[in-house]
Amino acid sequence: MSHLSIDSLRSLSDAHPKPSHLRFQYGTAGFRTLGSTLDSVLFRVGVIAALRSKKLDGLTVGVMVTASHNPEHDNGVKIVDPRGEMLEGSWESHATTLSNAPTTDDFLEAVDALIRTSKIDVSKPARVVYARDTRPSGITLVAALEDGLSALGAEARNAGVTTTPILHYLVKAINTKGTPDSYGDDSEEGYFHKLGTAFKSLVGGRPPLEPLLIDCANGVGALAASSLAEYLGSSLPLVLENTSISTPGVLNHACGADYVKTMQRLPPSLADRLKPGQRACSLDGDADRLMYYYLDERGTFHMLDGDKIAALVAAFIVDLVKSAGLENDIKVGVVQTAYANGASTRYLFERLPVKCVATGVKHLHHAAEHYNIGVYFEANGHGTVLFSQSTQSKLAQYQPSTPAQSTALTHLINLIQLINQTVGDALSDVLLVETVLAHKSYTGEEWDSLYVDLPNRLVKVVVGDRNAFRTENAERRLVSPPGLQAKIDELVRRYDGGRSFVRPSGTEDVVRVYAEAVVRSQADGASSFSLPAYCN
Ligand code: G16
Repeated sequence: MSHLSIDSLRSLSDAHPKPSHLRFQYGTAGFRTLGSTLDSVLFRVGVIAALRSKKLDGLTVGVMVTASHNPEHDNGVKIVDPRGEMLEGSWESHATTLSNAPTTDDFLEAVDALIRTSKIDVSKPARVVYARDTRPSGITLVAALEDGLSALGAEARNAGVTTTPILHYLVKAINTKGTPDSYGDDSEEGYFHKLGTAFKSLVGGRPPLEPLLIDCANGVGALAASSLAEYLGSSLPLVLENTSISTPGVLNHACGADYVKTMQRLPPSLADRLKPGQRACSLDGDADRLMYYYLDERGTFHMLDGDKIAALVAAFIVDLVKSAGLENDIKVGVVQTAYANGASTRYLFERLPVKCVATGVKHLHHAAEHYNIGVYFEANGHGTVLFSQSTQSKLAQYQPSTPAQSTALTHLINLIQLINQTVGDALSDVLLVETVLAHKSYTGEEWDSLYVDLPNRLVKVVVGDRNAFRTENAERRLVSPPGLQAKIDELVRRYDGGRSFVRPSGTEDVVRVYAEAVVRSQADGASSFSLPAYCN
């Protein structure tokens, strides 16, 4: 550790002691728990992010301070790799190890071990860009992070209060700046300009779109959506609701994408705002998830979740590829998780290759990279579309032979600009959905009728130790606790078209129970079984 100032690392570490009674885990989307307990974790994440950057020869690494859809008192932090993607798996374990070192001495020893085993040249520069969402605890947590960064002498850039997807965008834009692969200007303005310009080209010349109502979950999405609205102008009028970012206690409360998905109902605050037939959507607390919905003529609520978005978008892209005359050269595939509604899987499977992977954007993202164009969405509204590098080059060089081919090609090239390919991005996804609806002249109802969802329920169950729950087969079966899977199988057999699975959450201290069946009451029944006493 000769190039590091051990004294400064030691004294700063002493200022951020680890609470002795807590164990932290880098889970599905980084560390996530009560905001008031995370001070030492943030300091150590600062150190880890700087080491990660040194390991990668000074490429810029991102750090996002957010707990996304969780309640306001929670907070969290995740590290973003230089291409704007989730942190590499082996470093997740390093992060867990370093965050749990009981004392400063143990922490210094763990840092030393990481430097040696990962062969990190500490004389290399470290560059980190970081941001936070609107949670009140974010302010002091960012200060702890900054201590960690300065302990390693990292070049730190504060991107302020912004959405998770914008932070991912910035990381990629910074690292590709001035190269042929430039992702865009490395600023928020660059992001809005890139998305706004692509959207206007894609919908140009079509009838004006009706205003879209956006529930911003009282989170940072309200700020970003309001900037986006300015860039879009009349190309897509946005009506922003639930924009109270400084009222205590309202973030994600009875609103937002997770509320809509879990409760399968309209946020009560929108009850007198949404007119039958009008399109509306909800973002989550850091604007990386999106749920669409509408009320029919009778005022009945209909949800258009991540599965419906995947179906809409995948079909559109397949049509464009065909119209461009490229169906033999570019293969489109879809990635889902076990939470995907069985009806959506059937719909997609009849048209495209479909793969099921474990929950967590990183799993979906990696699987989607295997297709020329990979569409991935979790049912909870988290997702995006990836165009492989070779597909992007193919599209750039392709010579269309008819005007129709040329138009389809231009649309595909604009989609590459419109879609935030680093991670699921609610605002970019809004523009994607609106593009498809405009091109197809679909109302919400017509989109909804692509297929009929199987009735389903998703419930959270608090257990003594969620780590006792271990799964296999893309989380569709439990291997532990012993005997529980057999009980689930026995229950599922009683229901027509029944399917159910149980898995530990990586972002909340609960296990999630999912059930679907052909009949509503049966899906409800299958999800309400009680866990055996030994699980509690
Ligand atoms: C995060 C992940 C998602 C995942 C979700 C829930 O989303 O990025 O991939 O689906 O957590 O995960 P779990 O069921 O393990 O709690 P977000 O929007 O909370 O960052």
